[in-house]
Amino acid sequence: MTEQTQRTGFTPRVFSGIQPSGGLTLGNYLGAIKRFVDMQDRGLNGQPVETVYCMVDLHAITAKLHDPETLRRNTRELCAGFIAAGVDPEKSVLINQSQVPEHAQLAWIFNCVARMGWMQRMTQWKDKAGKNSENASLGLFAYPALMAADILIYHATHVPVGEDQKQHIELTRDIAAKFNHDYGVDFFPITEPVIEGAATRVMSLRDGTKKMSKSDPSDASRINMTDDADAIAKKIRKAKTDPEPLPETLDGLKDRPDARNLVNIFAGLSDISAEDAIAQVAGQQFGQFKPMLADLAVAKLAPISEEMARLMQDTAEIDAILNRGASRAREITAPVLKRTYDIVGMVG
Ligand code: AQP
Repeated sequence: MTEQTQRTGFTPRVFSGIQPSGGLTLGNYLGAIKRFVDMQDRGLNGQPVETVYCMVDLHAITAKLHDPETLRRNTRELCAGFIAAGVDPEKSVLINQSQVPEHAQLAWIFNCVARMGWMQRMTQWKDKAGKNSENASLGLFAYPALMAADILIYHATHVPVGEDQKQHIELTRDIAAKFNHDYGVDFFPITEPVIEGAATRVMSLRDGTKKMSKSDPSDASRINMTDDADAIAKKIRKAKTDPEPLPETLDGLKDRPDARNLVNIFAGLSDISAEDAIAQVAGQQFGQFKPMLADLAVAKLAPISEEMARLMQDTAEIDAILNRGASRAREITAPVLKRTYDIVGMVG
């Protein structure tokens, strides 16, 4: 815990979310869900901690129009993915964002706290809006303020994320600090990102300089959590690499992003550091390393995808889990929103 969270005395609480904007990828699994499960089961710095995990469906509609049935299916499938990977709805609060209205209500307050200049500097906004920003939705621009609300409506002190989300957590801290300063309170915690492990940025299998992403047009660029064993093995076999054998140390991978990515994936799936991973595979040719990596990926991911498929046969049970999660969540969020409105000066 940092000085700041200690000073303000907030009880540690973990929050994180994933967009149901498509199928889950290996990047979401290694960068996020696997670490959600670790925090749920092992706590934070050895101490038990309350964990809240969220399907952020309101975020999923910011970038493009989704067919309503596809969005509903993606949300339920994401919930199945969380549970299949080890998030236990009895231990963690597991929710769908739109079912807990306080997220969007607090986001409005934060829209009035955040400054246009802050939002314009967000690299995800620049990447996703691209040259066509005049045509991007207002929701895409305001995405980080809603994300700040997702986190701060729980007074979450720690957020496990992949590296790509670091800037958004910094903005969350800025919004909390400005709110506290403007109203002369010490109400919102200054949240810390938790970016740990060998696979905080899993890259595309077709281009080691680009993040593996659900919305990449090339399916070969990613491993989907619903891919079967054959598809996983084929994608790893065809992953872009170079003709050199694997070096003795990570330094030797400095200018080899595709090879480095596969070593990071190997480390993430094996639960070891990238240093230990390279020590294990040093000197191997890709003809030897890739089949070994494919076997490991299938062994780790196939049970999750089978369990996801089983859970998806009973969507009523998934909906019941999300309804229970929303009720539990609102015990936390309703008082935080009420107090925020009091601070701001709303009557009621
Ligand atoms: N490639 C990745 N490596 C490590 N972590 C990743 N995350 C996503 N991709 C990787 C982490 O997963 C969490 C949820 O991300 P998200 O789905 O809400 O948004 P995203 O980062 O925009 O993911 P995608 O796959 O790229 O989605 P689309 O294509 O819809 O934009 C976050 O913690 C993220 O860091």
